[in-house]
Amino acid sequence: MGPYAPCQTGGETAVAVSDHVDFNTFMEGVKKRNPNQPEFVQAVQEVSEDIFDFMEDKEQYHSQQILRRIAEPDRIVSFRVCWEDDKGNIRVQRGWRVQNNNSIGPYKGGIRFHPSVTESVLKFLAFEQTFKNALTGLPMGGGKGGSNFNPKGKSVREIMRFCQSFMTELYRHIGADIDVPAGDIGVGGREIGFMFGQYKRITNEFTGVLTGKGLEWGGSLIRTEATGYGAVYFLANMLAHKGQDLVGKTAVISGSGNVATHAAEKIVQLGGKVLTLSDSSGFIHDPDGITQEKINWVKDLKNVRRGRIDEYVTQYPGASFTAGKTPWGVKCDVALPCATQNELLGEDARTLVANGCMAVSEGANMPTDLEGVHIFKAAKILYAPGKASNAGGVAVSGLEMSQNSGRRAWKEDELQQMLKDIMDGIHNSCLEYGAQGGDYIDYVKGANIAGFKKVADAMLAFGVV
Ligand code: NDP
Ligand code: 2IT
Repeated sequence: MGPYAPCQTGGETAVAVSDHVDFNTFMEGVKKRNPNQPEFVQAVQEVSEDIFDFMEDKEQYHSQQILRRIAEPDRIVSFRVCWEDDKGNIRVQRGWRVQNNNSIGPYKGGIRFHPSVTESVLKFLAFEQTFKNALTGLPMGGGKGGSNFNPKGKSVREIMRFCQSFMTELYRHIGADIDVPAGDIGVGGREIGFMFGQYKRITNEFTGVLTGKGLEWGGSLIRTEATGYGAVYFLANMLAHKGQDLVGKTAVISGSGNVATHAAEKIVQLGGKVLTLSDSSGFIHDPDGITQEKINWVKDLKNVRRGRIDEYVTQYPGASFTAGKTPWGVKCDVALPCATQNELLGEDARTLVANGCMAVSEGANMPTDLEGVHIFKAAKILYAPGKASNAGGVAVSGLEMSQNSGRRAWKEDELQQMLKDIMDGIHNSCLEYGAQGGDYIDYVKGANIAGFKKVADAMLAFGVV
């Protein structure tokens, strides 16, 4: 007997006893292994509710513990980010990169800078990203990173110093074929520029290690617009499947950042009327409709002047501002939550349904809480989960990666068409796995199963790794 023999005995039994757990036992295990991580547990539960049904008669997924493995990140890197503010104070923040799963391609997903960032938030985002990226049909695994750094009220030079310090640690964990971060809340073109500059300075390499880059230095046309536009293309696809379109429809949108303003823009282009936008201080309601000119004003307010959404009512006095509230009480035909997670709760879902809202397309990640998801499903309205409807952003990031490796740049109309094709493809995958009989499509189920199946089948090919 060799020295390792005792460890080998009992291995087979260990696999056999953990085989074929039911949904409740599985979720108890997830809760136990991830204490104080409610967002992560919520995301795993939302996916698992559908996957357990799907796996029922698929022995291999059970015996190979596929879902259990996807719900355990490949690795989490946590690090100190030290920087000096304009007054000379030393500030210390925490940074993370969660590399969830790279079975179908390099880890890929955004970086978020917001005081609410925790390991739980980044784990839920990296988990969701794994399925979302699979749905795009492009070869990208799932990851997410960020920091509890609050960019609000910081000078541009403070933000630059923070981004440089963040990248001084992150650079050793990423790479064009390893892990390719991008933007998310609090991280736009400016921050990607500071991080890319620092990466290039440290490694002396100009590669597609980040997406969302400026057009002059390796970025892709329509990346900035892609998430919001994609969420509206997906909404239009759901409506078209019911023989309807957006012309004359009223839309309630939350958020006023990248995703919200571009979703608003595309709604207007397709003939709809946008009634609301919001930020963390409250929402504005403009009964006359938020036109392209008004959207441009909001973009300037948020991106250049870094102001607050309540300033809208000074500029456009026909509108009203409601402090401390989300916009879901405003009667509408369609709703697009485009701000953050758990911003649309069960009672909001009930209000939307009671007010006749026929479709919800999530621009944000997990904006609807579990109770809200169940209410939308029970009401059988058209409801697209973020992993399907907001995938346009990461899809064009994938196209940016292709352009970077091919050392070329595609034209705008080519990219617009590719984005539309990808959103159509995701819609078709949802139809394939989410059709429920009658004419009801469960888009949550469709997206969860289609995303899971692709990653799971790759994992089966790799064996136990
Ligand atoms: P931005 O930073 O550009 O805008 C975020 C918006 O949401 C702001 O209006 C912000 O208000 C509001 N917001 C942020 N946190 C909160 C909060 N805790 N409570 C209320 N409002 C909040 O981010 P994005 O537009 O890029 O991202 C919005 C959502 O879309 C996120 O869920 C993100 O994960 C998701 N997403 C983004 C993609 C992208 O390509 N950018 C791709 C796919 C999904 P305030 O200014 O007051 O903070
Ligand atoms: O949530 C998301 O999909 C993003 N923030 C975009 C990720 C990316 O890599 O473009």
